[in-house]
Amino acid sequence: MPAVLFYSPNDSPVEWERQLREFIPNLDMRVWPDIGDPNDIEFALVWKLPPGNYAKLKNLRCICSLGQGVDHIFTEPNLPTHVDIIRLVDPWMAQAMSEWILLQVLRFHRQVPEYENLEQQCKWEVLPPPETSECAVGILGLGELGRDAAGKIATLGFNVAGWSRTAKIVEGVECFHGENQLKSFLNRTKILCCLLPLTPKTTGIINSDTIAHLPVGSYIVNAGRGQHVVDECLLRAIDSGHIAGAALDVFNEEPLPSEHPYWTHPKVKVWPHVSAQSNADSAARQVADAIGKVFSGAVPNNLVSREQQY
Ligand code: NDP
Ligand code: OXD
Repeated sequence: MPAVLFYSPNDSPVEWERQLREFIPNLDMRVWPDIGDPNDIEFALVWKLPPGNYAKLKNLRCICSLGQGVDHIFTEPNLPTHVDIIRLVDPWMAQAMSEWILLQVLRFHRQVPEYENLEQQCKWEVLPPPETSECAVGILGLGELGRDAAGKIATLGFNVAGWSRTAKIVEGVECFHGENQLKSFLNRTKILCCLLPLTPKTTGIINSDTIAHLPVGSYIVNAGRGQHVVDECLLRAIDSGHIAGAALDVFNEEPLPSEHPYWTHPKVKVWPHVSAQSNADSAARQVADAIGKVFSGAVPNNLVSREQQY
């Protein structure tokens, strides 16, 4: 049987091998860098494999991202052109992400920063109650994660819209698409949540121009990738009062350097890239299925478009 290469700084190879063997008992999994003969490898299960290594795997047929995002694969300068690229599409992760997005939306909507501030001053003060149906939540990206989050937030009675590349219909969600509709989408959004993939077209999408189209007092929530946000623009917009606060799970540099202003900014909440973690328990079945398909010459599920890079 051909071999599977495993590499991830975040995920346990022991746990993944154990879970994959439930479906493929004779799995030959090689953990980078101890991979033996590189010609044995036909399937790579990876998260941020150090650059320059895919080209050494002459018989590689498929690269599977150990996450839902694949930007770490497209940063490879010598990405072999003939291999399939696939990714996790895991409902467990969608549930986790929706919970995290909902947590941030509710935190801003229910004035948690304001009440925590009052509490710290031992002040008993009542703020005007927020009106859920008037709270306009906007989700950038209506894919596997964005659709789930948008639907769940809409169920609670929020006024939800989403923005995607191509036109979409999502129940209870006003759908915008394409660059031409981005401005209208931003204009109506009070809590902007980014669940886009990182591609050349989405890099830096949260910048001074796009922020300027959000109403004054809006919030920004980012669980896509740090590179979606131009940090200086966001900090400037918060300090000017245009943006009332931000909750960030992903950063241009991870781990976020200890001297970064986000850490200590009173209006920014920092999370260590944990909103939806990959989970061998829930995702091993689909990865095993993909390995089986690739080894038998069939096309695996969850193929990524090389053209779109997501
Ligand atoms: P999908 O590929 O399923 O969805 C991507 C969505 O973004 C689609 O709706 C797509 O539009 C839209 N999109 C892509 N490019 C553009 C563009 N140029 N303009 C407008 N819309 C665009 O991705 P997932 O939902 O599975 O995941 C999204 C991202 O979330 C991942 O790529 C990853 O970066 C991040 N993520 C973060 C995690 C974390 O823990 N922080 C965990 C998991 C993922 P269309 O529908 O028209 O194709
Ligand atoms: C992912 C992530 O893309 O965890 O899955 O960021």
